[in-house]
Amino acid sequence: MISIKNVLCNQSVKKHSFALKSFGFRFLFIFFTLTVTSLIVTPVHAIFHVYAPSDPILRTSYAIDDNEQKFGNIPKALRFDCHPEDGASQLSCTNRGCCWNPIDDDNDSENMYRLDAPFCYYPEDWPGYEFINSTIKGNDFSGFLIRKVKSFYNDDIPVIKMETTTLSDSILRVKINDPQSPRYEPPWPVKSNWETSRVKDSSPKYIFQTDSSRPGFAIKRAADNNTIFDAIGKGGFIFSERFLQISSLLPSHNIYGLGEHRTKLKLNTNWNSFTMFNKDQPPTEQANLYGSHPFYIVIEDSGDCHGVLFLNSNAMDIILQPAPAITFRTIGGILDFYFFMGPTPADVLRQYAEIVGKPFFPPYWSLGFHLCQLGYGSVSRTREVWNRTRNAGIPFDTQWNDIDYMENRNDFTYDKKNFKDLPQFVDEIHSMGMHYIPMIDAGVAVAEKAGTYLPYDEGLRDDVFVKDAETNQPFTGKVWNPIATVWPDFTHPNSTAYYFRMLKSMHDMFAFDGLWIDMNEPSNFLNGKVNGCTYNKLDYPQYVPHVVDRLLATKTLCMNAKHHLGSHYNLHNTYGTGQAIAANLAMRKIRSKRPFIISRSTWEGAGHYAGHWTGDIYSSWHDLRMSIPEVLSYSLYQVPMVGADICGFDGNASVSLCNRWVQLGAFYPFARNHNSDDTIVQDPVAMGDLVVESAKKALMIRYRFLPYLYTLFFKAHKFGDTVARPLFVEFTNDRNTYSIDKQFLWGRSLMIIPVLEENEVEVTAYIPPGPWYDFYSKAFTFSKGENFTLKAPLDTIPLMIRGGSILPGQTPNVTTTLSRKNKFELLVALDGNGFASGELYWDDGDSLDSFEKQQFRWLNFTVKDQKLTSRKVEKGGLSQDMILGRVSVMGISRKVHRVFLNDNSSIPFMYNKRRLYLNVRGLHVDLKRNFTLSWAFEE
Ligand code: MIG
Repeated sequence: MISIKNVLCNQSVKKHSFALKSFGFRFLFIFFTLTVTSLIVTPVHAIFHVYAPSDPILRTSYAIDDNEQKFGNIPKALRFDCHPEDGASQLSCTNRGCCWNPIDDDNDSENMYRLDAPFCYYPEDWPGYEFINSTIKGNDFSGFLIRKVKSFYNDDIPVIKMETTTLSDSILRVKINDPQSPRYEPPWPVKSNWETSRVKDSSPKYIFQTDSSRPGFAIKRAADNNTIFDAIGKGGFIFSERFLQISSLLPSHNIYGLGEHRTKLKLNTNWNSFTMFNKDQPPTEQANLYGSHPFYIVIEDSGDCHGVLFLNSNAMDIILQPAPAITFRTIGGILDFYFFMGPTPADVLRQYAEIVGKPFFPPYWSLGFHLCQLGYGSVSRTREVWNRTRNAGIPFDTQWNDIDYMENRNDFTYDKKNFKDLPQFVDEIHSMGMHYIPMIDAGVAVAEKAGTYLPYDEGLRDDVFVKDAETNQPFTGKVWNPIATVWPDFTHPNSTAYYFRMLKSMHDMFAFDGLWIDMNEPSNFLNGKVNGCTYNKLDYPQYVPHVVDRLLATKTLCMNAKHHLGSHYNLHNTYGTGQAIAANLAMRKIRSKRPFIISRSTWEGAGHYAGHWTGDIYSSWHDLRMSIPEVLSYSLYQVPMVGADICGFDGNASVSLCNRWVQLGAFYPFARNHNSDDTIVQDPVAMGDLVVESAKKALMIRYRFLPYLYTLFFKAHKFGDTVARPLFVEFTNDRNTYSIDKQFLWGRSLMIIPVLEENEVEVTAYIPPGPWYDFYSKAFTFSKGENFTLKAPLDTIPLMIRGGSILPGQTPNVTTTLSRKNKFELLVALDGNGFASGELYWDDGDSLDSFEKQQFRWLNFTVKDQKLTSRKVEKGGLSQDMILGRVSVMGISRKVHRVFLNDNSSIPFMYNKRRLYLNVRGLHVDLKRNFTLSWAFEE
């Protein structure tokens, strides 16, 4: 590096030359020449333009404190990186027309993501594009911009078009594309529905702004004029062939999302980079992981919330810096933004769900406990673990097998030796009212003898494999199969029929109930092909985002591999979702029941088809703790069916770790214990008595509340509401909740407070303002918004019920099939005014489209003036019985004298004065009819 000396930005700028290359747009050439010439003469004035509070769209509230070091005219926090490649020097920097100013940075070792504040940064108003015309039609803006000077990146697009689409009062799309030759856009999420059904003539909650002389745009919240996105003239706006970049100021530091990454729930804005490029990568900080969700939400200083989706599937870096500001830096596609105006977090997520699709509705059995390990190696071993788990009385619904059930680890087969009686075993599982899920890998075997392995032969015939750009033959790599592997191209029109046929033939052999799709980043044991990838523009683009190993093809396909809808370079991040879609459609057709797919790789909208597990985590306390923000982040992405491998995947779980993990895992929306093959066995029974006791206790509570959990999944499916819910979603006005990610909620009513440290038997938790009840003791707590220390004996996970709630439950049994036969219960937790409410959605739990076919009951419960009332939310005609057997009420401070059912008959009850607890058992109330249950005090 060059010596650390204060190089003034204006000195350096004189050195740079704006060489105009031919843009190939002859009709604009004269215009360009004139514009650029004038810029060459006076290029530096912008640099002296002091960071401008007078700018009409700038707010005064940026968090630049007075002590902030300033170099040149730009505060450190506002430096937008002009040299994201390694090896910046004064020369390489100033050649880009940027400011060079090395700084000694303070060390923040706490922050594992920390980038350095850039030495090389864009001057204020770095010359980029400028509007040549714009029009406004109705609510929508459309304008053309031309490039004024060449950027450092190859093949600037000389003319670009920016247009907005008012999708509703609360959803605005801003799209920037090349109008001459439209560029790649991801095929999913499917847009047809909302493009046509958009709301016209609305009164939007946003104001869209541009500045004719500078690129970018800004969005304000109409209600309070708060600027929520300000990308006008910020950083370096670039729109070139394989480098597109836009930076914006953010209105606060309260930002969430930008997964899949291992981070805390609330993201750190102190110079962090979030690289999105789906990768088979054991979760570690600072790495790109299995999924890509370029979506964030921000809670503004006012407490209002908005969300932004950057719908771009290319490899990208997203940078957060302390201004606070964000940079989107992608290497393909277009700039396509969706703004969701909220104003509550729940509103934002519902609006976002309108665009990416709402989550699939899971079958009821999938809400039970799942068990798996890589390398059982045989049916008898699988059966042994299955049996001992059931014999221990642990609630348990679904047995899984990993790749070892396959023949040669080839998809759509099973090992006829060690898994000879798999079909019978699956039947046996079914006869117990339980379910079975096998794994399917993305890649398909190539090297089996012709005619012996139809998945390859038919795939070849149907032309459904991703192709090698050099040979135009199927792209060949290597995964678990012998010798070599090819990959189905899920953008090919034949692929869904192909996948259906393959899965159907497998289902004809053994009747699996769901699918686990793995290695679908897609993962490859090679970096591309046997000899790597050829030197080509896609595999070696001018800029490579900060992917692990800095090589795009690392453990995946070559970027120039060809899909029906484009290059792997463009489609890579969507691959797993493509597989999930094909698998979902196939399963729907094969079983005529609700599909249940769990996918490792995800992309925007994946939750409409599949759930997700967090991959190859380690059996460590740190991984246990980090599983919570990961699960909560996926809730934001509309993938509510998510969980981490209980007790961890790699490495050996200790008894104390596994004990606490089964307790937390019992409250993951997707609750599965899974383990690698080279570690100690960690199913609950193998772990011994303590873990068995904890598993039973926690899972029995889960099973008791499954009707509540199911209702939450229904509301996720219908509205886009969260299931596992961050506290800030419920308590947005309480800033103390913004960074909480060691505890979380199920819906609005149940707070889960796991123990995350070894040897602890107490846990300190933040209890948001209001009345709360300890689930176990029924003890009442009125919190002013404080920390409380809760008892957490080794076999117990603290749980709090929020005052004002009614949770539907069912007497639990050891499978969901059996639990569903039991009577319902209502657990009422009164608030300070004696009020409570809740909901129950119910149907047969497995049929397709139960809601659409009106085969459901959807009930609302309220308590007011000592009376519980039920009401239908929407009419449905479920024929199955629904009997309420018990109502318990927490928080009745006066002695209950009598209890009445439907206002007439006085019925037996118990009232515990010390616990302020009313318990009415032995009921037999038909929930299909409206009913009331009331209590009276002694006069
Ligand atoms: O190369 O199928 O994340 O859950 O056990 C590893 C074997 C492939 C990765 C999955 C893991 C699974 C394993 N798979």
